[in-house]
Amino acid sequence: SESAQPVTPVTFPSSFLWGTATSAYQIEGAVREGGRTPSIWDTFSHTPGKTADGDTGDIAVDHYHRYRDDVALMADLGLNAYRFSVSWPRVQPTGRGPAVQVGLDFYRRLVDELLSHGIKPVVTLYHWDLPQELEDAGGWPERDTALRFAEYARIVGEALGDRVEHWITLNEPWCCAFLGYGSGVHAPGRTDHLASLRAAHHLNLAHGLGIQALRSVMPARNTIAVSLNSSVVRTVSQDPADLAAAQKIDDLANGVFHGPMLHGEYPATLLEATSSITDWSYVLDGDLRTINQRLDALGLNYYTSTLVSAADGAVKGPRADGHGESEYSPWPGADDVAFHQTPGERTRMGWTVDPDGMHELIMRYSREAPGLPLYITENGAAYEDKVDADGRVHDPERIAYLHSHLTAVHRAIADGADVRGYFLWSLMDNFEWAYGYAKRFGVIHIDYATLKRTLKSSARWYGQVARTGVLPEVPAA
Ligand code: PNW
Repeated sequence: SESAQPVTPVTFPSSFLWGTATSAYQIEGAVREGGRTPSIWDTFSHTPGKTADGDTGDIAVDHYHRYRDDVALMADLGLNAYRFSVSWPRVQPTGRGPAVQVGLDFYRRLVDELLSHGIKPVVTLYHWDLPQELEDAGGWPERDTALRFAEYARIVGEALGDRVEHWITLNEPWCCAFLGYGSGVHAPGRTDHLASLRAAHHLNLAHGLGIQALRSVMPARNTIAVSLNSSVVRTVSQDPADLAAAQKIDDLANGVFHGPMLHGEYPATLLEATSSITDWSYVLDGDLRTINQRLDALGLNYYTSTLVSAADGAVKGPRADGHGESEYSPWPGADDVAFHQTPGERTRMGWTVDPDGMHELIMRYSREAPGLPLYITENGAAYEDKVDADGRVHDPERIAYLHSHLTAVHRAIADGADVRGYFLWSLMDNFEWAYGYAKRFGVIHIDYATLKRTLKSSARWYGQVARTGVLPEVPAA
């Protein structure tokens, strides 16, 4: 095909953050060390039938013991930022009460190691590993969990706020609420639409209270954001019924979080569409104001787009919405919406490669939150990576995916969006939740028998982009 050669090189701002992202339960292992107690993901992954091959994060990629090697690899690649999450049950084993110093010390050492290599740490407070004791007390559907989160946020802010400038309250509250309590494919595996909407509100509240707690203990120069897996919802036609279906999914995927966080209100269309499930009476006076805290930035996680239409009658059974297999829908009140597979090439997750969706998402949030700096806090792809006879791992498909998505980010910046950084998911292969170790997102390959790390060709390619700030032509596969 004719590829138009760009006239000027595709260059990113010199202050751009080039990083990778990970999360605690997916990489750390060492689940019983230092007084750590089980999180809902320990319980879930140890429950037969919940994860592929019964995989658990017990060992994961042993990052807890190998973090120095992992930071050295990032430094060798020339990356200048790293997004990781703090494990709540490592810091506050029961989800309440005083902090465990051994737990905090691990993150202090990790932060020191990053800083000594010139890598900016970006801390996510909550990437899905709720202390099991808090779930036993009701979990996210209960208000108290949000209050507990605020206390945990204060503890971590106090311990790391002097050296960590960039903070993220929650990662993808959509997954926590609707995969955790709705379709049940994520921990804690509950399937209750009312519970999922209550969870969404209390995650929002946790975000607002968490920001207040962080600001009360941290230097004012630090920035606080949230990472949303906001969806780009496309329709099969402009038919009013299809547009209404898209509105419903947009509210349930995006507006339910950015509504209160950015605008201090839930979308009226969301309240109406869910009225047979909930009266939202757990939204107490003052909550919306608390949730609508000033944000310093917004994190967007993007993998693929969503294609919907109106359904004829109720849709039962598996749905092509790419959110795992469950007979329960993660979309409360949306039985009249049908999900379709976006045409095009797919990754190993079955997710269609749609870089235009990334451009659209960034432009949408530039308009939704004018003046708010944006970060891509996750983007990446799973492919079937094999170690060649020469010991190398060639992953041209991942390079092509990254190239097309970074091109979309660059195009959004050219169109006026204030994107300040990009965090590739993920640094290394890891525990991909319900899919276990079968799905590999890393630019570093893990041999699970030995836990040996091997740079894939995409890691070298991404390192060059990070060091130069220039997107090269994609090499022929
Ligand atoms: C995100 N979905 O997970 C997470 O933030 C990461 O921890 C994860 O490894 C990565 O994306 C790749 O999956 C998601 O079903 C899990 O829509 C599921 C969905 C979206 C994101």
